[in-house]
Amino acid sequence: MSFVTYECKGAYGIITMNRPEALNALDSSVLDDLSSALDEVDLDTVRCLIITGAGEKSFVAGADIKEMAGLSKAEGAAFGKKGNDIFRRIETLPIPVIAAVNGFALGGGCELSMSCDFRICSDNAVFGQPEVGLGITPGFGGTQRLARLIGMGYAKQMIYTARNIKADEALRIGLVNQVVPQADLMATAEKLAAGIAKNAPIAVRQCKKAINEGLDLDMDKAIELEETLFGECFETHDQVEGMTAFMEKRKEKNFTNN
Ligand code: DAK
Repeated sequence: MSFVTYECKGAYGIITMNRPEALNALDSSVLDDLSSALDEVDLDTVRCLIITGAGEKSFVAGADIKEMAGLSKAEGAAFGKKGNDIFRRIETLPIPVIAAVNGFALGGGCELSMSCDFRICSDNAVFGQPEVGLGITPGFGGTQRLARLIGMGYAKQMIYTARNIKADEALRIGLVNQVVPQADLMATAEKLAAGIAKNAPIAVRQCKKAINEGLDLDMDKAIELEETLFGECFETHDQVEGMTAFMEKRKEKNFTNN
Protein backbone atom coordinates (compact mmCIF):
# COMPACT_ATOMS: atom_id res chain seq x y z
CA MET A 1 0.00 0.00 0.00
CA SER A 2 1.28 3.44 -0.89
CA PHE A 3 1.39 6.33 1.58
CA VAL A 4 1.13 8.79 -1.29
CA THR A 5 -1.37 8.67 -4.15
CA TYR A 6 -1.30 10.34 -7.53
CA GLU A 7 -4.35 11.11 -9.62
CA CYS A 8 -4.16 12.65 -13.07
CA LYS A 9 -7.17 14.84 -13.94
CA GLY A 10 -6.34 15.71 -17.54
CA ALA A 11 -4.21 18.84 -17.62
CA TYR A 12 -3.47 18.80 -13.90
CA GLY A 13 -2.60 16.20 -11.30
CA ILE A 14 -3.16 15.74 -7.57
CA ILE A 15 -0.68 14.18 -5.15
CA THR A 16 -2.23 13.23 -1.81
CA MET A 17 -0.13 12.51 1.28
CA ASN A 18 -2.02 9.53 2.63
CA ARG A 19 -1.00 8.37 6.08
CA PRO A 20 -3.89 9.77 8.09
CA GLU A 21 -3.31 7.54 11.13
CA ALA A 22 -0.12 9.57 11.78
CA LEU A 23 -1.55 12.85 10.46
CA ASN A 24 0.42 12.21 7.23
CA ALA A 25 3.78 12.52 9.03
CA LEU A 26 6.82 11.97 6.82
CA ASP A 27 8.83 8.84 7.52
CA SER A 28 11.28 7.24 5.07
CA SER A 29 8.55 5.18 3.39
CA VAL A 30 6.33 8.24 2.88
CA LEU A 31 9.28 10.12 1.37
CA ASP A 32 10.01 7.17 -0.97
CA ASP A 33 6.36 7.07 -2.00
CA LEU A 34 6.32 10.82 -2.60
CA SER A 35 9.31 10.38 -4.88
CA SER A 36 7.52 7.57 -6.76
CA ALA A 37 4.37 9.70 -7.08
CA LEU A 38 6.46 12.46 -8.67
CA ASP A 39 7.87 9.88 -11.11
CA GLU A 40 4.29 9.18 -12.22
CA VAL A 41 3.62 12.77 -13.32
CA ASP A 42 3.80 12.94 -17.11
CA LEU A 43 5.49 16.30 -17.60
CA ASP A 44 4.61 16.30 -21.32
CA THR A 45 0.88 16.46 -20.66
CA VAL A 46 0.33 17.56 -17.05
CA ARG A 47 0.56 21.35 -16.72
CA CYS A 48 0.06 21.92 -13.00
CA LEU A 49 0.27 19.81 -9.86
CA ILE A 50 -1.55 20.07 -6.53
CA ILE A 51 -0.19 18.57 -3.32
CA THR A 52 -2.60 18.00 -0.44
CA GLY A 53 -3.13 15.72 2.56
CA ALA A 54 -5.68 12.97 3.17
CA GLY A 55 -8.35 13.64 5.79
CA GLU A 56 -9.71 16.86 7.21
CA LYS A 57 -7.20 17.35 9.99
CA SER A 58 -3.75 17.43 8.56
CA PHE A 59 -1.72 18.31 5.49
CA VAL A 60 1.49 16.89 6.97
CA ALA A 61 2.21 17.02 10.74
CA GLY A 62 5.95 17.01 10.18
CA ALA A 63 8.75 14.54 9.84
CA ASP A 64 8.03 11.37 11.77
CA ILE A 65 9.26 12.05 15.30
CA LYS A 66 9.07 8.37 16.26
CA GLU A 67 11.37 7.41 13.38
CA MET A 68 13.73 10.33 13.99
CA ALA A 69 14.00 9.75 17.74
CA GLY A 70 16.67 7.05 17.50
CA LEU A 71 18.75 8.38 14.61
CA SER A 72 22.51 8.81 14.86
CA LYS A 73 24.17 12.02 13.55
CA ALA A 74 24.93 10.30 10.22
CA GLU A 75 21.43 8.85 9.92
CA GLY A 76 19.91 12.25 10.77
CA ALA A 77 21.95 13.89 8.03
CA ALA A 78 20.96 11.16 5.55
CA PHE A 79 17.28 11.59 6.45
CA GLY A 80 17.61 15.35 5.98
CA LYS A 81 19.19 14.83 2.56
CA LYS A 82 16.48 12.41 1.48
CA GLY A 83 13.77 14.96 2.26
CA ASN A 84 15.72 17.89 0.89
CA ASP A 85 16.38 16.14 -2.43
CA ILE A 86 12.67 15.46 -2.92
CA PHE A 87 11.58 18.94 -1.83
CA ARG A 88 14.14 20.52 -4.15
CA ARG A 89 12.79 18.32 -6.94
CA ILE A 90 9.30 19.72 -6.27
CA GLU A 91 10.64 23.28 -6.16
CA THR A 92 12.40 22.87 -9.51
CA LEU A 93 9.75 20.74 -11.22
CA PRO A 94 9.18 22.44 -14.57
CA ILE A 95 5.42 22.79 -13.95
CA PRO A 96 3.82 24.88 -11.16
CA VAL A 97 2.95 23.10 -7.91
CA ILE A 98 0.19 24.36 -5.61
CA ALA A 99 0.07 23.29 -1.95
CA ALA A 100 -3.55 22.85 -0.85
CA VAL A 101 -2.99 22.85 2.90
CA ASN A 102 -5.94 21.17 4.60
CA GLY A 103 -4.91 21.27 8.27
CA PHE A 104 -1.64 20.90 10.20
CA ALA A 105 1.45 21.92 8.22
CA LEU A 106 4.09 21.59 10.90
CA GLY A 107 7.85 21.16 10.60
CA GLY A 108 8.43 19.06 7.49
CA GLY A 109 4.81 19.74 6.51
CA CYS A 110 5.32 23.50 6.48
CA GLU A 111 8.57 22.85 4.59
CA LEU A 112 6.82 20.64 2.03
CA SER A 113 4.26 23.40 1.43
CA MET A 114 7.09 25.92 1.01
CA SER A 115 8.76 23.83 -1.68
CA CYS A 116 5.58 24.35 -3.74
CA ASP A 117 5.16 27.47 -5.89
CA PHE A 118 2.43 28.88 -3.65
CA ARG A 119 0.05 27.84 -0.91
CA ILE A 120 -3.67 28.09 -0.33
CA CYS A 121 -5.19 26.68 2.83
CA SER A 122 -8.39 25.78 4.63
CA ASP A 123 -9.59 27.87 7.55
CA ASN A 124 -8.50 25.17 10.05
CA ALA A 125 -4.88 25.15 8.80
CA VAL A 126 -2.05 25.54 11.29
CA PHE A 127 1.52 26.31 10.26
CA GLY A 128 4.66 26.13 12.34
CA GLN A 129 8.28 25.10 12.66
CA PRO A 130 8.29 23.38 16.08
CA GLU A 131 11.74 21.80 15.67
CA VAL A 132 13.68 23.76 18.30
CA GLY A 133 11.22 22.42 20.88
CA LEU A 134 12.30 18.93 19.83
CA GLY A 135 16.00 19.72 20.07
CA ILE A 136 16.70 19.99 16.34
CA THR A 137 16.77 22.60 13.60
CA PRO A 138 14.30 22.60 10.72
CA GLY A 139 15.90 20.09 8.36
CA PHE A 140 13.93 20.11 5.12
CA GLY A 141 14.74 23.65 4.04
CA GLY A 142 12.77 25.59 6.66
CA THR A 143 15.62 27.85 7.72
CA GLN A 144 16.10 28.85 4.08
CA ARG A 145 12.68 28.97 2.44
CA LEU A 146 10.70 30.56 5.29
CA ALA A 147 12.95 33.64 5.41
CA ARG A 148 12.83 33.98 1.64
CA LEU A 149 9.03 33.78 1.69
CA ILE A 150 7.96 35.89 4.65
CA GLY A 151 11.14 37.84 5.45
CA MET A 152 13.86 37.28 7.99
CA GLY A 153 12.11 38.85 10.99
CA TYR A 154 8.94 36.77 10.94
CA ALA A 155 10.87 33.63 9.95
CA LYS A 156 13.26 33.99 12.86
CA GLN A 157 10.37 34.63 15.25
CA MET A 158 8.45 31.56 14.05
CA ILE A 159 11.51 29.30 14.17
CA TYR A 160 12.99 30.53 17.48
CA THR A 161 9.66 30.51 19.33
CA ALA A 162 8.40 27.26 17.74
CA ARG A 163 4.94 28.88 17.95
CA ASN A 164 2.27 27.61 15.58
CA ILE A 165 0.20 30.12 13.64
CA LYS A 166 -3.33 29.86 12.33
CA ALA A 167 -4.55 30.40 8.79
CA ASP A 168 -5.45 34.08 9.23
CA GLU A 169 -1.97 34.93 10.51
CA ALA A 170 -0.37 32.86 7.73
CA LEU A 171 -2.37 34.94 5.26
CA ARG A 172 -1.39 38.21 6.91
CA ILE A 173 2.35 37.46 6.75
CA GLY A 174 2.20 36.15 3.19
CA LEU A 175 2.86 32.49 3.89
CA VAL A 176 -0.39 31.58 2.11
CA ASN A 177 -2.13 33.35 -0.74
CA GLN A 178 -5.71 32.47 0.15
CA VAL A 179 -7.75 30.97 2.98
CA VAL A 180 -11.01 29.19 2.14
CA PRO A 181 -13.54 27.07 4.04
CA GLN A 182 -12.30 23.50 4.26
CA ALA A 183 -15.14 22.22 2.07
CA ASP A 184 -14.04 24.56 -0.75
CA LEU A 185 -10.30 23.88 -0.59
CA MET A 186 -9.89 21.31 -3.33
CA ALA A 187 -12.39 23.00 -5.68
CA THR A 188 -10.44 26.24 -5.25
CA ALA A 189 -7.09 24.52 -5.83
CA GLU A 190 -8.41 22.66 -8.86
CA LYS A 191 -9.85 25.85 -10.35
CA LEU A 192 -6.47 27.53 -9.93
CA ALA A 193 -4.68 24.55 -11.47
CA ALA A 194 -7.10 24.41 -14.41
CA GLY A 195 -6.65 28.17 -14.94
CA ILE A 196 -2.86 27.81 -15.02
CA ALA A 197 -3.17 24.79 -17.32
CA LYS A 198 -5.10 26.89 -19.87
CA ASN A 199 -2.12 29.17 -20.45
CA ALA A 200 0.80 28.49 -22.77
CA PRO A 201 2.76 25.75 -20.97
CA ILE A 202 6.18 26.70 -22.28
CA ALA A 203 5.65 30.31 -21.18
CA VAL A 204 4.46 29.22 -17.71
CA ARG A 205 7.54 26.98 -17.33
CA GLN A 206 9.85 29.79 -18.43
CA CYS A 207 8.21 32.10 -15.85
CA LYS A 208 8.79 29.57 -13.06
CA LYS A 209 12.43 29.23 -14.09
CA ALA A 210 12.91 32.99 -14.39
CA ILE A 211 11.45 33.69 -10.94
CA ASN A 212 13.17 30.80 -9.14
CA GLU A 213 16.59 31.21 -10.71
CA GLY A 214 16.45 35.01 -10.99
CA LEU A 215 16.00 35.47 -7.25
CA ASP A 216 19.46 33.97 -6.68
CA LEU A 217 21.14 36.39 -9.11
CA ASP A 218 22.02 40.07 -9.02
CA MET A 219 19.61 42.26 -10.98
CA ASP A 220 21.80 42.60 -14.12
CA LYS A 221 22.21 38.84 -14.42
CA ALA A 222 18.57 38.26 -13.50
CA ILE A 223 17.38 40.55 -16.28
CA GLU A 224 19.68 38.74 -18.74
CA LEU A 225 18.12 35.46 -17.64
CA GLU A 226 14.66 36.91 -18.26
CA GLU A 227 15.70 38.10 -21.72
CA THR A 228 16.98 34.63 -22.64
CA LEU A 229 13.87 32.85 -21.41
CA PHE A 230 11.62 35.46 -23.07
CA GLY A 231 13.48 35.02 -26.38
CA GLU A 232 13.08 31.25 -26.22
CA CYS A 233 9.28 31.62 -26.29
CA PHE A 234 9.40 33.04 -29.83
CA GLU A 235 8.81 30.84 -32.87
CA THR A 236 7.06 28.32 -30.64
CA HIS A 237 3.66 27.17 -31.81
CA ASP A 238 2.15 28.54 -28.60
CA GLN A 239 3.61 32.05 -29.02
CA VAL A 240 2.26 32.24 -32.57
CA GLU A 241 -1.10 30.83 -31.44
CA GLY A 242 -1.42 33.19 -28.44
CA MET A 243 -0.68 36.31 -30.44
CA THR A 244 -2.73 35.22 -33.46
CA ALA A 245 -5.72 34.57 -31.20
CA PHE A 246 -5.40 38.11 -29.83
CA MET A 247 -5.28 39.63 -33.31
CA GLU A 248 -8.22 37.52 -34.49
CA LYS A 249 -10.13 38.52 -31.31
CA ARG A 250 -10.46 34.83 -30.53
CA LYS A 251 -10.93 33.68 -26.90
CA GLU A 252 -10.26 29.97 -27.48
CA LYS A 253 -6.58 29.14 -27.88
CA ASN A 254 -5.04 25.87 -28.92
CA PHE A 255 -1.86 25.70 -26.86
CA THR A 256 0.02 22.49 -27.55
CA ASN A 257 3.17 22.78 -25.46
CA ASN A 258 5.21 23.15 -28.63
N1 DAK B 1 5.55 12.17 13.85
C1 DAK B 1 5.05 10.96 14.21
N2 DAK B 1 3.76 10.76 14.55
C2 DAK B 1 2.95 11.83 14.56
C3 DAK B 1 3.41 13.12 14.23
C4 DAK B 1 4.79 13.28 13.84
N3 DAK B 1 5.30 14.45 13.45
N4 DAK B 1 2.38 13.97 14.35
C5 DAK B 1 1.32 13.23 14.73
N5 DAK B 1 1.66 11.94 14.89
C6 DAK B 1 0.82 10.83 15.30
C7 DAK B 1 0.59 10.84 16.79
O1 DAK B 1 1.69 10.24 17.47
C8 DAK B 1 -0.68 10.03 16.91
O2 DAK B 1 -0.38 8.67 16.76
P1 DAK B 1 -0.68 7.60 17.95
O3 DAK B 1 0.11 8.09 19.11
O4 DAK B 1 -2.17 7.70 18.15
O5 DAK B 1 -0.22 6.30 17.39
C9 DAK B 1 -1.45 10.43 15.66
O6 DAK B 1 -0.50 10.99 14.76
C10 DAK B 1 -2.50 11.49 15.95
O7 DAK B 1 -1.86 12.57 16.60
P2 DAK B 1 -2.36 13.20 17.99
O8 DAK B 1 -3.11 12.21 18.78
O9 DAK B 1 -1.20 13.85 18.62
O10 DAK B 1 -3.40 14.28 17.44
P3 DAK B 1 -3.80 15.67 18.14
O11 DAK B 1 -4.93 16.20 17.35
O12 DAK B 1 -3.97 15.50 19.61
O13 DAK B 1 -2.54 16.61 17.94
C11 DAK B 1 -0.74 17.64 16.62
C12 DAK B 1 -2.17 16.99 16.63
C13 DAK B 1 -0.33 17.88 15.18
C14 DAK B 1 -0.82 18.99 17.38
C15 DAK B 1 0.22 16.68 17.38
O14 DAK B 1 0.09 15.38 16.79
C16 DAK B 1 1.65 17.11 17.26
O15 DAK B 1 2.10 18.01 17.96
N6 DAK B 1 2.40 16.44 16.37
C17 DAK B 1 3.80 16.72 16.19
C18 DAK B 1 3.97 17.96 15.39
C19 DAK B 1 5.41 18.33 15.22
O16 DAK B 1 6.14 18.64 16.20
N7 DAK B 1 5.87 18.30 13.94
C20 DAK B 1 7.20 18.65 13.63
C21 DAK B 1 8.01 17.41 13.60
S1 DAK B 1 9.73 17.82 13.50
C22 DAK B 1 15.94 16.98 9.68
C23 DAK B 1 14.97 16.54 8.83
C24 DAK B 1 13.67 16.89 9.03
C25 DAK B 1 13.29 17.66 10.11
C26 DAK B 1 14.28 18.09 10.96
C27 DAK B 1 15.60 17.76 10.76
N8 DAK B 1 17.26 16.61 9.44
C28 DAK B 1 17.56 15.26 9.58
C29 DAK B 1 18.33 17.57 9.64
C30 DAK B 1 11.92 17.93 10.34
C31 DAK B 1 11.44 17.94 11.58
C32 DAK B 1 10.03 17.94 11.87
O17 DAK B 1 9.19 17.98 11.02
